[in-house]
Amino acid sequence: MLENLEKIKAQFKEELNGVNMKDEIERIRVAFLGKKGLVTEALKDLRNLDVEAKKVAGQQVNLLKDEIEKAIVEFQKTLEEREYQKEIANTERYDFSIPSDVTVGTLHPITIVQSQIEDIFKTMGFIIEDGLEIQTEFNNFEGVNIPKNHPARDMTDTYYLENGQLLKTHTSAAQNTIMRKYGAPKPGEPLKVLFPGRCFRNENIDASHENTFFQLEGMMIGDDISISNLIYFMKVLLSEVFERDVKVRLRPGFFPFVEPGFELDINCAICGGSGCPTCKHSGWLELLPCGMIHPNVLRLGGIDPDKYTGFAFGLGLTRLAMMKYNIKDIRLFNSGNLKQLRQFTI
Ligand code: FA5
Repeated sequence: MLENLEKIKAQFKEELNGVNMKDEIERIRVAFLGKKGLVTEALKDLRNLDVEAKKVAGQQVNLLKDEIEKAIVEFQKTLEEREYQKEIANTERYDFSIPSDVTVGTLHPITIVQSQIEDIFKTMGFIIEDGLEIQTEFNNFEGVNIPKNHPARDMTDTYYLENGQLLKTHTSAAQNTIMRKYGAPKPGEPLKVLFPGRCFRNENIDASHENTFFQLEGMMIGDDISISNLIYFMKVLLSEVFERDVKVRLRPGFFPFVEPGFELDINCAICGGSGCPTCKHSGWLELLPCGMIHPNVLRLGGIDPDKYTGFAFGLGLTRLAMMKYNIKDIRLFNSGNLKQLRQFTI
């Protein structure tokens, strides 16, 4: 009898060692302590023993029963702890008592000015389009009346990709695609589009020239669009952005894609017009070239220049942000200097 109890004990230990899941413990409990379990059967077998042997063996069987019950409870706890540890190891944990040094991000000054202008133009019925940064040579040059070998290409040298495409030098690169997308406007419903974007040029960098900068272009095409419309929209744009009177000058300007073309310069906000490195000591900063869209450009865009006219402007958005916020050096914008960049608010 006692030998049998030792065997049961050894078997129990072996089976318990092989258990990995809580559910398996119940099976073992039944196998040893259940109605027909090994320990229960051993208890029943006591009846066949004489009184003395029954006393000794009875004690041993009960001890074994207690031992197995305790071992099962303990093992169950161990398994539960193991499963809990596994679960928390796979979960993201937060300690809310640790002081946080995370600061809230702010909008980049260029983004602030861009959305402000977009809002102004949206209220005047303009659609916002998103021009590509990588463009075809056609869209950037031929499509806006700058054929191969035209001197204007030298002034806007850029970065070419191996597949012949290039990083666009101006937002005007989207003009052709936009004209083709919307087609000729219906009578009395001019096409009004605004398309901001990042531009790239192989540039001698200084206080007002970057190799990567933003422009914001606008275009209005219809059956009755004139220079007065152009001047009206430019005035609205500047007065809304600056919320104060700004001195501007309009002078003739040459761009192959407009005829006539103008340069709208702004009185340098940094020096008040007396001359400084930002305005190259001229007192003025080129900001808003514009003009009436050249008939060739309309034709290339699939719009009949005998029926339609239009204006376009190419605002130097980065420079506008400089003037609005009195930023002396354009290099701040791409500097990643958060201490300075996060000071700007809407
Ligand atoms: C153009 O890029 C024409 N596509 C603009 C245009 C559109 C004219 C539609 C007529 C009709 P321009 O090269 O002058 O023009 O650039 C326009 C503006 O972009 C400049 O007035 C200036 O404010 C800004 N700009 C040009 N080059 C740089 C540069 N390297 N860094 C910062 N801003 C620049």
